Amino acid sequence: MALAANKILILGASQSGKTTLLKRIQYLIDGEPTEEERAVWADTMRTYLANETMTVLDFMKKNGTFLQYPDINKPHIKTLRNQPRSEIRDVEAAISSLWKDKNFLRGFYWSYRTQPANIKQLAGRIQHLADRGQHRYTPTTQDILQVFVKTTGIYETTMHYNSRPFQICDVGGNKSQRKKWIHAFPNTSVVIFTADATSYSKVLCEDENELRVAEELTLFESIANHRQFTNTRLVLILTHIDKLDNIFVRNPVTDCFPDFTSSSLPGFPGYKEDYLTDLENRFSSRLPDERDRGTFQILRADLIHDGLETVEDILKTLLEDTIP
Ligand SMILES: Nc1nc2c(ncn2[C@@H]2O[C@H](COP(=O)(O)OP(=O)(O)O)[C@@H](O)[C@H]2O)c(=O)[nH]1
Ligand SMILES: [Mg+2]
Repeated sequence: MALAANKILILGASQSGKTTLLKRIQYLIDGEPTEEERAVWADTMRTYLANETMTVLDFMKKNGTFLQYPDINKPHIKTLRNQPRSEIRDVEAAISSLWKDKNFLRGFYWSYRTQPANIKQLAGRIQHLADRGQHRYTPTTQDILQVFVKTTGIYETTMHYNSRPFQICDVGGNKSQRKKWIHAFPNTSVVIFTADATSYSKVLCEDENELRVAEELTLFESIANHRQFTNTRLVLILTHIDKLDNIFVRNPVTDCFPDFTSSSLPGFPGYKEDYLTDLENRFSSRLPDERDRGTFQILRADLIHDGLETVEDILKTLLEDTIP
């Protein structure tokens, strides 16, 4: 079975970037989404934003905070609640109006710790078009990459790079999904573990009392120590690198890792470098002593904005040694 020797398995906690990495590899190989696919993504993105906007409103309600303009926004909230029966134009107007409300934005920042990345950027895209009266919105590839769609089960596909076939496997990262992972383990040639570099500032959706980074480190340790992977190449990809500078300002690293030190201040390049090195050491320290360090590698990625060449370099790294 030639294919079985070329299997890339992507593991990692929920929202760490597994599916985004798969999408980027898919677009690199098969080309970017077609017009028809973009039209479907436009619907997915509107529904996603409508739901995330409602989540912020629910958070505000639970915490007893009010919108700056409750009367203006009342019909907009009704529109979002009636999704998907509401008119597209009304949904876009509702998103546009709510994301302009100062108190809504405060609620958004307060609820930040539980949210997926990029919601504000996507809301900004809809807002921009709605304010110009342009509907029939067509998402760009970057917009599509920024939408979070929860993966369930195991998704396995075969692709070709330079005419050579390889299998790539994406899994649902939620705690409840992980017992299914074992079915995807056999014949893996390289395990990718994606970890969100900003997760020190976030909590799990499944359990708001648990820091995402703690969960990612534990999960990484269990994968790195799994008996089926003792001789399997392991590549850790730290994602969401683009988000760090903004996050450092609002969320000091020492709140999560009191022993972290840097000679630079948050917002300066030295701080980011020190933080990433520190994080990499925290992951590496979870490797079993007996693992040959030559079979372990760490990459850093901004899966939304990195250029095609970078994605191709990542793919080549993953396929090294796995192509006969
Ligand atoms: N800004 C930014 N967003 C990312 C990056 N990687 C993933 N995301 C976003 O993070 C969210 C979760 O990513 P996804 O790939 O679905 O995570 P999965 O649950 O591990 O499959 C999505 O909204 C992605 O757009 C990254 O490097 N930078
Ligand atoms: Mg996924």
